[in-house]
Amino acid sequence: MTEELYEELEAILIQADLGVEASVGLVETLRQRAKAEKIKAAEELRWLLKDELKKLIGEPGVLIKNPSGPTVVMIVGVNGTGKTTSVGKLAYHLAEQGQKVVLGAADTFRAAAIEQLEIWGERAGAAVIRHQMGSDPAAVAFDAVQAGLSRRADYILIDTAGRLHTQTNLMQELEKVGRVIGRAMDGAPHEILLVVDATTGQNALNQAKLFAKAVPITGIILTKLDGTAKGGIVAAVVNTLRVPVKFIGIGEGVEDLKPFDTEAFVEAIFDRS
Ligand SMILES: Nc1nc2c(ncn2[C@@H]2O[C@H](COP(=O)(O)OP(=O)(O)O)[C@@H](O)[C@H]2O)c(=O)[nH]1
Ligand SMILES: [Mg+2]
Repeated sequence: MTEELYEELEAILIQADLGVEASVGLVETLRQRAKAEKIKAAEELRWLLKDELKKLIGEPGVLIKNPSGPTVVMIVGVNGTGKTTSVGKLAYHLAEQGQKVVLGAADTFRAAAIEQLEIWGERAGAAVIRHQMGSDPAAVAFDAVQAGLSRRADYILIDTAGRLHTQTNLMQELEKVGRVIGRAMDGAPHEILLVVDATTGQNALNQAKLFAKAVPITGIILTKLDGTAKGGIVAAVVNTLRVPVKFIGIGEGVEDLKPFDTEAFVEAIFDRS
């Protein structure tokens, strides 16, 4: 009876993309706690597991605010994970709170990426600093930070490319963008958010490690959580990179970026299973 429940719980975790190792590990911790605390009731065991999962995922993080000038936020991640959309939604969210936002179109790899960001800039009422397609992304980022400083912006959000001719090129480029932002403003970028697509599964961990080697990631945006009980891979990303999840994406609209809520995230994994 109890054994069946353990197996069922383990299956829920694996289904949620937590990874086999982490899922087995969590259920093992549960077994030990249940034994030590002499717990047998299914409801209590479920509660304990949720508790362990919450501990594993950790507390949500909040967006950093530079107290002495604009806050520069760089957004990185694999192509298609939702970087540009997240920049747009974040710009809207900040503008709603009365913050002045400047956007930097540092994904110069495709013309469509620049146009996409401009549409988001219009929606959010944020100026978009852009160069031509194919130009140096670091130069765009530099100009965006300078424009943000001279316009007294509260936030400067830098969109970046997720694909280049090779992975090495991309990582070198991101490293350079980060370095050049630091030259435009001391202490910047204050925040480097990694966008993780909740539907990617275990591959997201390898991607995260790769980006973390190029730039110091400070937080995670977990996108495409609408309509999936997955996203459990974020537990592995959080524990490997040692950074919190700050926001989630739950759709393609302006309002579809929300602060991360560990409790709600864990409940959803069990609700939808
Ligand atoms: N359902 C859903 N779609 C999203 C979300 N975030 C981004 N997308 C979609 O994913 C696709 C890729 O997004 P984009 O921002 O262009 O990704 P980028 O290549 O990382 O900049 C677009 O069609 C977006 O509308 C989300 O939270 N939920
Ligand atoms: Mg993009």
